[in-house]
This record gives sequence, C-alpha cells and structure tokens, in this order.
Amino acid sequence: MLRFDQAPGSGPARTATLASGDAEAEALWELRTALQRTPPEVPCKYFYDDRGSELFEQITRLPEYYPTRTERALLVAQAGAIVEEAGGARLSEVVELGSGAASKTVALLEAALRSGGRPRYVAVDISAHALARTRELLAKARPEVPVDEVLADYTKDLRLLPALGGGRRLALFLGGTIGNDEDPEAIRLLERIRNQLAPGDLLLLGANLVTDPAVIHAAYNDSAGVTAEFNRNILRSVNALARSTFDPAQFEHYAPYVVDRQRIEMWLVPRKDLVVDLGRIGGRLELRRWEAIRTEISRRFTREQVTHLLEMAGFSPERWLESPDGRFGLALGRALASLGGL
Ligand code: SAH
Ligand code: AVI
Repeated sequence: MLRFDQAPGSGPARTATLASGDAEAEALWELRTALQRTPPEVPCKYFYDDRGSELFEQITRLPEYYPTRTERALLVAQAGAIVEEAGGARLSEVVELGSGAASKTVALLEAALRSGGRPRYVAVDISAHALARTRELLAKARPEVPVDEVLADYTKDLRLLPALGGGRRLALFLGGTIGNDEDPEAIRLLERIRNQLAPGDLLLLGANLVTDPAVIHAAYNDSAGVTAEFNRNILRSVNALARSTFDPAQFEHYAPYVVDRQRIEMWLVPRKDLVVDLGRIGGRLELRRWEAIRTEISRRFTREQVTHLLEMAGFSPERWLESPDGRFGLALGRALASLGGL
C-alpha cells in the first residue's frame, strides 16, 4: 500500500534521460500513480538507466534470449527486400524508436547504401547511454551514414523534422518492444509514429510470436541471472531519480509466462514485509511479503494480432516476414493519409 505524506517535489536533474525539471517532476508523478495501482507497478521504461541499458545488451547475447538473434537473422536475410519496398535509392531517412544499441539496424542501412541511396539515421531513445552506444556502433560499422540522436520519451514527445529533400522515410520499431504495452497504449504509440510519417512511408514493426511456453519462459529466466539483475536494477534506477530507499536485494525476480494471456509478466517479489521511503515520490510504500511489484509485460502475438494493431493505427499492412522457426515476425505497414479533423 502506498501512503502519501508529501507531494512529489522537483529538484536538480539527476539523470541524463530526464534532463529537465519538468520531465523529472512528471516522472515522479508517473511513478507515484503506477505504485498506487493494485498491484503496484513501475513502468518498464525505468529499466533503462546506464546500468539497465548495459544489462539489456547482455541479455541480447544470452543463449536463452532468442528474440534478438532471431530478428537479426530475419532482418539480414530480408534487408534488400525491405529497403526496396521502402523506396530503394529514394529512401532518405531511417528513424528508429527505442533504438538501443541499434545492433540490427546496420543490415538495413547497408542494404540502403547498396541500392544507391544515401540514408541518414535518426535514433530515438530515452537512454543517453543507449544513444552513445548507437553512435559508437554506427561510426565503426558505417561512418558514411550521418546519425541524429534524439533523447526523448516516445510515449510523450515524438516530433521529428520532415525527411530531407522529400525522400522516403522508413520507421523502425524493433525488438518486440511493441509487446511491452497493452493494446490501447500500443495503438496510441503506433499512431504517434504514423503522425510523423508522410502518407506512403513505411513502418517496420518487429513482434515476438506465440511459441513454446518453455522456450519463452527460459528467455526471461536465464541461468546466468542477468534478467533477474536487470529486473532488480529498476529499483536502483527509481532510487536515483526519487531518492527512495528500495533495497533490490530484498526482492526476488519472478517471471512466469502466462499462457492464456500470451505474455511474460516480470515481477519483483519482496522476501519479507517491507516499508520503503519513496523520497521525492512522496510517502511510503508498505509491502507485505509476496505483495509483488509488476515491472514489465512482454507479449507474444499472432500474425493476425500484429496486423490488427497496424490497421488500428492507420497503416495498411503490406508485407509479413517470419523467422523459419515461427518465433518472430516483421510486419511492414504503409502509412495512410490522416483523416484530418475527423
Ligand atoms: N530496439 C533495440 C532495443 C530494445 S530495448 C533492440 O531491438 O534490441 C528497448 C529500448 O527502448 C531501450 O533502448 C530503451 O531505452 C528504449 N525505450 C524504452 N521505453 C522508451 C520510451 N518510452 N521512449 C524512448 N525510448 C524508450
Ligand atoms: C525491450 N523488450 C522488448 C524486452 C522484452 O523481451 O520484452 C525487454 C526485456 N525484458 C526482459 N528481458 C528483455
């Protein structure tokens, strides 16, 4: 239970990702609202402080975490076809939301260069650390591609400059990150992306597909304990922002695959009754043993469900690409014109 005894305050910026006082005050409100829910939650975007971004990169290399390597293989195999569909040499800009280290994007940029285009790459991420990794990786792999870094929360402000020279723009939302939201938020986010595109531009959407529950379960319960550490680290990230007193060591990582809801749920379960001072969030959080905090959902979809999300957000589904093992899908959707004012 959350007990309030003070309003969340604003103060000097403490993290690179929430640089302004306003953004910080907003984050404190968001955390307060989320912790007040039953069960209490911490929104998953708070995973990605510097350490969280590093841990996520480690996760992508774990033997159990199949999504990254499965999506990468699919992208490498289909990069030429995707770029052709997106305008070939006329493709002037690749914009990636939640780019992370952008380790898979190089294949698409290389295909665009091969087709005679001169694309620029725009990376949008809430994590300054992830953007720095993107810059490093791109500079090493493809120094001729200009890179713009946008440090932003794409659920709030997503305003991109128009594509240069009237060329085509390809938006990327990869990694299965769309599965970290319920349908209404996912559709809102895709709509926000579409509003930044010109009619006819493409979105490439990566989605985890329904597969063997044991395989999915193992991906979030790795034997090296990296995902458990990633999960607990969200509390350090909240402490840094709010000056709260969560002790990550007092929480157990619990991540079941809930078969009938087609989703992993990540929880932090207290090992004993706890009282946490929420610092600048305001008040105290009283948790009984077993009263867990939910930190993430990670959904698995069918092809029809992915197509539905695209359609609801104003895209016409153009192409479906699927990994040979059926575990990951890439959907290409073409932005339809807005019904301006309707
Ligand atoms: N696309 C990459 C990274 C996925 S991890 C891949 O497929 O491997 C999710 C990424 O999205 C992280 O880099 C995280 O910092 C970023 N992210 C999460 N929530 C965000 C938000 N609300 N706004 C902007 N970036 C966000
Ligand atoms: C970023 N997102 C798609 C990852 C996922 O699989 O849902 C985050 C993650 N959580 C635990 N492991 C990886």
